[in-house]
Amino acid sequence: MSEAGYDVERIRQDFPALSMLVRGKPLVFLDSAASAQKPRQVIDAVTKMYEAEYANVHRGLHYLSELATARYEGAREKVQTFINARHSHEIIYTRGTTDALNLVAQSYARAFLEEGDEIIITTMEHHSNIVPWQMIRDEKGLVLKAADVDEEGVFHLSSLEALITDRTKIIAIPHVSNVLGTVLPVKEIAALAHKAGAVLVVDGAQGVTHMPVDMQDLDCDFYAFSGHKLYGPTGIGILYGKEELLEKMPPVQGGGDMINTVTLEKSTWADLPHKFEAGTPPIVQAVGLGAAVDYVNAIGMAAIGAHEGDVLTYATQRLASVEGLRLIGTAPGKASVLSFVMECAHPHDISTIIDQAGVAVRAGHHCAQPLMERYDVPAMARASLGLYNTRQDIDALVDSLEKVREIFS
Ligand code: C6P
Repeated sequence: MSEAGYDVERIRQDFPALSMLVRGKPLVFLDSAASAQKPRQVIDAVTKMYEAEYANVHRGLHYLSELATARYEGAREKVQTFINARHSHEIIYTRGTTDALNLVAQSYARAFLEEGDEIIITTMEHHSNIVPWQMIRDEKGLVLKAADVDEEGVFHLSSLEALITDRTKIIAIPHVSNVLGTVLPVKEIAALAHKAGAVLVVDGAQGVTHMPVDMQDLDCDFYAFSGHKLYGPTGIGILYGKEELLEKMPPVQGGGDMINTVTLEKSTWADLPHKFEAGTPPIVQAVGLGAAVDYVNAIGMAAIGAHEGDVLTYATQRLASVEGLRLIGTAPGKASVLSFVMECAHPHDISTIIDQAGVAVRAGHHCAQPLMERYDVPAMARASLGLYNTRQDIDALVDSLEKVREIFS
């Protein structure tokens, strides 16, 4: 046990992948920000669904279809409770964070922004919170601006405030930067956005995985995240949106399940949330996400955050002892990612070499090219933590980085 009651060794036993050998060495998985490993409980829920509870949803009046529909809609209610949304119909199933952010751009921005209106993002964005806004900017003649972070990765509200004008209609920010780990003050930014008459879109891909989130408390207008980073399946994500906004937004995709009536002349839309869920949805993935929510709830998001915080503090100290290593992103209160460069080796070489010791980190631009430019590096290596990581994982990382130094010097 580490902190009071957090039995990380017990938790690790839930994850089959964590007992693998990789290149003859025990796997040290430090790449959960890219995608997290899955616990047995999620794998079993998915298998059970395929084996004994599977049919299409919302369509059949037979036993299996009713059961599958109950499981699918039940998972939506689990997500609603998990993020404390006011209504379950504020929870829209998407393919992931990227899909959710594109939905806001293609529906909300396309319908309600006019030429000359402004969207503000930050230099820390993942590409999925940049490119959808650029696409709609180019189409509609909008203006896209970015608020910067400082050298340490600290985000100052003043940098955002300075960009707000009476044309600001959307502010889109990450909850947590996938490169710097910086946690943004969502609640304060929501207040700023609303004061300016804008809506706040939060890319929560790296937020919801590390801390409790409460939509009613944060008061953001949209919050997007992916199931696969939250120990659930791929192919499923969530767009939370406030009811009054979702109600007035047009659908982006047409097809089955999103309609109320169809004639050859015209169609009318289904109520929320189905208006945004055209076609056969990712049924099993949604149920798997529900199981993942049950799983993290049973441990507790606050406990997960505290455990990861302990490992993060330890990792920050240990990495500081590696000669020639520069940690990028040291904002106070940051969450579970450690991006770094080494004088002696390119991040791709670092990742390839430490992989020989079974240590998995990500190397590259982390889908955040503007941030690489901001820090004037072509790429970074990144170790990212999940609820199952330990101080021993960090020791293995540091030992393998010492090998990198030996090889290159
Ligand atoms: N970041 C990483 O290694 P999707 O691919 O749609 O599930 O999530 C996209 C996304 C959006 N925002 C943030 C802050 C993210 O971190 C990610 C995914 C992974 O950092 C894969 S690129």
